[in-house]
Amino acid sequence: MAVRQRTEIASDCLWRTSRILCNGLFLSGCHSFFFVCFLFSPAGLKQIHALSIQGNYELRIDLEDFENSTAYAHYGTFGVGLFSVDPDDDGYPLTVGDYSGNAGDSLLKHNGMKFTTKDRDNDHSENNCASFYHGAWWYRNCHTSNLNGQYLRGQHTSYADGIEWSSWTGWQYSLKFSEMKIRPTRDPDNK
Ligand SMILES: [Ca+2]
Repeated sequence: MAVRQRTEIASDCLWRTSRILCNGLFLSGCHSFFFVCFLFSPAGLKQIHALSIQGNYELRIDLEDFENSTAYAHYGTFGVGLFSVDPDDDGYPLTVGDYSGNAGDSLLKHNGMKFTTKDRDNDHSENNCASFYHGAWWYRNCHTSNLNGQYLRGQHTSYADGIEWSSWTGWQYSLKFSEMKIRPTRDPDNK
């Protein structure tokens, strides 16, 4: 069973509140790629943490612009709070690595960062990156990607506050579609 949730929905529910569980679904033991809208709430992050410490997980991000061009980024390593004694208190730091794809690696600089929301500032900026860029993300100071940003429909004059993946479309192009999916990494001895 696969669960998919599109950026339009994820971004909207996230922006309204970072504390709601977007779709209430959590599929323990699911071995298909599935997207995690609910990742971007504390309850969702807690669940993703619980999942990602069970084994090795990989992440795939699919993107589409308004000219119907698509790109993807794949990370062979993914987890949140993998090394945290108390992941909630620790801010669910992101672990990503082993990039491949054609969208460019716009998560590299977010590796190791904690999740910041408007009401929980864990970033390295003197401001709150989530408030400043209208999203919620593993902000550093602040971002090279902002997939929970505003749905601004392509080119926009404001800076970096849309659904951005900078290595593909820069900081002033809000993507039509984005999707994040995780699944357990296949056992290399059991292909
Ligand atoms: Ca800050």
